[in-house]
Amino acid sequence: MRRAVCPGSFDPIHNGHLEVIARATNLFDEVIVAVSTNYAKKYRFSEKERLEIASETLGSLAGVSVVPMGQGLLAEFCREHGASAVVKGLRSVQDYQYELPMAVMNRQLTGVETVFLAAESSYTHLSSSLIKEVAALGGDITNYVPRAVLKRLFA
Ligand code: COD
Repeated sequence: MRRAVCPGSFDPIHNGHLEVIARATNLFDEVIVAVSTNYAKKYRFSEKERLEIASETLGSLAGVSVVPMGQGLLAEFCREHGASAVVKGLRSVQDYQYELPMAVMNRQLTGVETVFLAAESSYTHLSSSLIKEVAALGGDITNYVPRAVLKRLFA
């Protein structure tokens, strides 16, 4: 059984995340979407909402589960959940520079490997913070986020 973790704050989850998660299911038997929360940080969506949005959106995808990760170590979370890999999307060389030390550290901590998937070209500009800014200023974000996000942003 090959099991991987796709971690993130997902504040909110967007189509770039979803595309990477869907592709991870082609590589692994089980994919755990781990919703991370740093309790010192302010989020637009609460942990409960981020978990609900991810579950509503990914609920029908075979082999995918959505789990809270709290603010513990990702490497420990993977070990506790029997996952041999972390899957992350890479949008740019800046993402790579940011991610590489964490990938090495995570492997040294518990042996968990990190698999990087090249982000889909139509989503390389997407980030949760850009989406929140555009939405707050009245821009149209319907092409970038699932319905579960739109429902909560514009309820
Ligand atoms: N296309 C494809 N992939 C994307 C896109 C996009 N447009 N945008 C983001 N992604 C991917 C990236 O791989 C990113 O890592 C992931 O989606 C999640 O994105 P965010 O923005 O929701 O997540 P972050 O950056 O806030 O979350 C970071 C983690 C929670 C993964 C990280 O902080 C972490 O590992 N925390 C645990 C604490 C820990 O173990 N620290 C020590 C690390 S060595």
